[in-house]
Amino acid sequence: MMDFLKIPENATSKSIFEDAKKYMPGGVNSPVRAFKSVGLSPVFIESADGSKVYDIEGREYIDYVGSWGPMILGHNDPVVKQAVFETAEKGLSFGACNHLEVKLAELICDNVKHVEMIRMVNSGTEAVMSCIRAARGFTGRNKIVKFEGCYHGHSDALLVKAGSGAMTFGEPNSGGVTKGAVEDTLLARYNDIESVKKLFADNRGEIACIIVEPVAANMGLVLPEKGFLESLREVCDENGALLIFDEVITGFRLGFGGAAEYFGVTPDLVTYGKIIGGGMPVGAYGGRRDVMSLVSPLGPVYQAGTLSGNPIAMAAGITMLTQLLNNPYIYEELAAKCKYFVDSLRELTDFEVVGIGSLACVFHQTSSVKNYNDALKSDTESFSKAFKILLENGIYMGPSQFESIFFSTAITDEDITKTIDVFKNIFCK
Ligand code: HOZ
Repeated sequence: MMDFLKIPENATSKSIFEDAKKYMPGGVNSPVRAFKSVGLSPVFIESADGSKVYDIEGREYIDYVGSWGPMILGHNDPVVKQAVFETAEKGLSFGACNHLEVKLAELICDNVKHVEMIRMVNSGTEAVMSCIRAARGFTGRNKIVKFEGCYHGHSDALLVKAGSGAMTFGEPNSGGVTKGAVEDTLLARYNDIESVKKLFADNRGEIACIIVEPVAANMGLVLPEKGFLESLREVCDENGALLIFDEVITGFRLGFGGAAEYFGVTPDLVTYGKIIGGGMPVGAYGGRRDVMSLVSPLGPVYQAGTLSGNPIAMAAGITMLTQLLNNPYIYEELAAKCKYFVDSLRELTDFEVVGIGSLACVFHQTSSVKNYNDALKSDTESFSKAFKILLENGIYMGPSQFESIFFSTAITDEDITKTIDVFKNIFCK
């Protein structure tokens, strides 16, 4: 092994974090993972395999984060790994066309009905930012509707009442974002179609698109109420606006066709994230051919990137998605595991336990959660205490009340039973 790869002797997560803080803001490259909101110092992960992650001190954890979604087949999937190794042998990045990007695009367009054309980018943030540009270019309109508590990455226009880390740290509107950057962002309440209709009535002919997480998975986990997504579709159609589903979390997770297929509602455009790169840094946006045909160099909507369509990331994505496509029973298996977890927890606690497909959340409150304001009523102190006990018992979940729990096929019934036993202790205290 190359020397620099070795863990420094006697290093602990705490000692490395102290170093990290000297060189990186908050010691991290993404805020939630600093564990700040749960009052702890983060664990540094050294390796992962199957359902487990291992920290640099050799502790094992059952992993319910799964790199925030993409590790749906568990860590170190042998097929994905082999594809990465074989592709890396041929070079790491070309900044030029390669046949793997065409294969991945074809795989998605041939199997997801509402994606006629797709553009690969490098992250969900990039996908959303570019997708909104395409929607604005197509409609010739400036305004966009987003929902309080939905998180669409960290581009300026979307950091308004944003979920995920922004919500976790009480900074839903980010510093450094100018008034000008957000003046065209209109806010609606999740699951409240009247709030959407009012925005359209007040801004007639000016709204380019609605962007929504069809299942809101960045304010905890909030499910769309019956008819909500259908109504968004109708409002868009009536007003000549486009409907964008942000499927960075739900895409290829609720089913191969994501939430759109799960709920039977067709968006005009869709954004994807890390799962289409098998965990490598990839994102994509796609949808209607007439809209995507405006993207450069075919049309005037500019968007570019040297790393876009990176061959290694494409190879990982192809092998990941091919496995999901060829083994549709995977989704049933995942849903069954998640249901077992959710049902068991509901027997243990009056807290609101939410689940759909392979996503779950335990809101530390007893009321049902339909939107951002409801989610904010959760007892984050209670969450932090539970998080600490889970971690001490070898269970790794997102370190924030406002993130979701992710299941992978690698998580065994035994893993879940162990997890439930720990929850039993937490709720009986
Ligand atoms: N805010 C991200 C989850 N919704 C966390 C990203 C990370 O820390 O890797």
